[in-house]
Amino acid sequence: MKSKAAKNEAKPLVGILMGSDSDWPTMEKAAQTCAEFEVACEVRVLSAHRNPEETARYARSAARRGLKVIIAGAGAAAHLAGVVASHTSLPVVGVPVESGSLRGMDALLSTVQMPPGVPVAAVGINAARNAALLAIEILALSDGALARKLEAFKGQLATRAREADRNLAKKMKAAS
Ligand code: RP5
Repeated sequence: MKSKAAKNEAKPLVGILMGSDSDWPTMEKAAQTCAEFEVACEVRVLSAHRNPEETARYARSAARRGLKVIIAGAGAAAHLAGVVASHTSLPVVGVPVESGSLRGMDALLSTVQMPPGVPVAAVGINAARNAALLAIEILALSDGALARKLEAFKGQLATRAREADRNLAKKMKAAS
């Protein structure tokens, strides 16, 4: 059975934003993950600093347009996720993107240290796939078919971990 997210292909449920097109090599993993789970998404370059008015407009109209979760990735003084969260009550997942001399630590702290009342669910540096998985988990709360796909995915992770465990045990045995 197709999930609600898949049936609704024309209507994006997840907005994937980035502060610059230089963030795309990182953020494309979020788009790829949404595609893997057949979750419709839209991708935009919107900057908290370079075009703040458009960014605010996007965030304010997101729920009205049918989006359910917003993923926002930015590097350096990364204010994008926080600014978006200040203009919407949708869940916002922040991806700190590695860039410049501080190698993502600046973006991590800027993204995660939100004031009380305006949360951003920050994932690890460059962890755009995890951001998408979190968005999919949020959507799966009200989409049974998507929830089953997630269960199958988690099952595969467990299978791979068991295989790795068996393979390592074999190597250790062969080496002893
Ligand atoms: C941030 O500054 C962007 O999100 C990007 O990670 C970084 C550098 O941007 P560019 O100078 O490459 O456009 O706002």
